[in-house]
Amino acid sequence: MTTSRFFKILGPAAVLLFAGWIARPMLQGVPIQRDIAQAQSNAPVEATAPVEATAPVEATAPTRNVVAAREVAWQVVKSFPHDPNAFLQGLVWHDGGFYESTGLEGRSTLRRVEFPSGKVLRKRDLPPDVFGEGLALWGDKLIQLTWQSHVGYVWNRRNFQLLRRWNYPTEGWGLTNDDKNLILSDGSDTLFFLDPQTFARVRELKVTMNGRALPYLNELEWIDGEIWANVWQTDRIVRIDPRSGAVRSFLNLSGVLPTSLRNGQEDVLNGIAYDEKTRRIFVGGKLWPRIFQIELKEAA
Ligand SMILES: [Ca+2]
Repeated sequence: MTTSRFFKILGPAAVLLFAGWIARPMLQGVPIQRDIAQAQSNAPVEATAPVEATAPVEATAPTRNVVAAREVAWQVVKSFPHDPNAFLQGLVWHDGGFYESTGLEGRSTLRRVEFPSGKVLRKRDLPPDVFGEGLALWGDKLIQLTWQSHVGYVWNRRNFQLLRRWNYPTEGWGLTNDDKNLILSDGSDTLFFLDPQTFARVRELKVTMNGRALPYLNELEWIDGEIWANVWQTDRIVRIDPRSGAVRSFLNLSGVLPTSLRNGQEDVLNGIAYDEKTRRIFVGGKLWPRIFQIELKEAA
């Protein structure tokens, strides 16, 4: 082999070897750079994983289930006469008229009220030492609460005969029902679901608005799968999800009783009734001279 032939053969190999030697750090750098890239791409994952496991979870866990309650607009459709001496505590629609429970000691009653005249067709006085509160209809029985006497009354709705009394440990504020249970409020943020025959507690529901406990739940009405509740000392009616207890939306009814109809004796908004057949919603108040039919300005 001649020298020239030796270099002709080895030359390209040497060039390749030389090139390989030059490129070695770069080639070695590829996996290094890949590791760095992976490390960089992993970095945020590794950095956020414990963050997600700690602070953000604690920060978001309460808010994850929060339903922001939105205000729903309403308007008065009609209004109807109402006894201004009735301290309205429970309002129920049935068969073309209202049943009412009224409060104040010595003035508490159960009433059948004609619609739309507001004429009291039948009235039963409660004992003078009790304060009438929530009212619900279960079959042919009217079930009426008292405020602090821990006694409820079961009436025959047709003739107002007393069928029985029952006792409960809390105060009595509002009462309504779904298709299985009575639902009782006691002025706290808890609603109690009761067996309508035995009055045993079936379950409790904590009510929240924007993630916070909402106390002072008063008169109640079951309307199309929601629990509507007056909130004592406010002009608000809240609409409660009966599964979660969250207030989904609310109505601000300040101004529903116009100044021209006020004589200064009126107490707060209280009283909700629903005519399921015609989907009419009625609201009233304590010692208010009118009952108002309202409708929402948007679909439920
Ligand atoms: Ca009611």
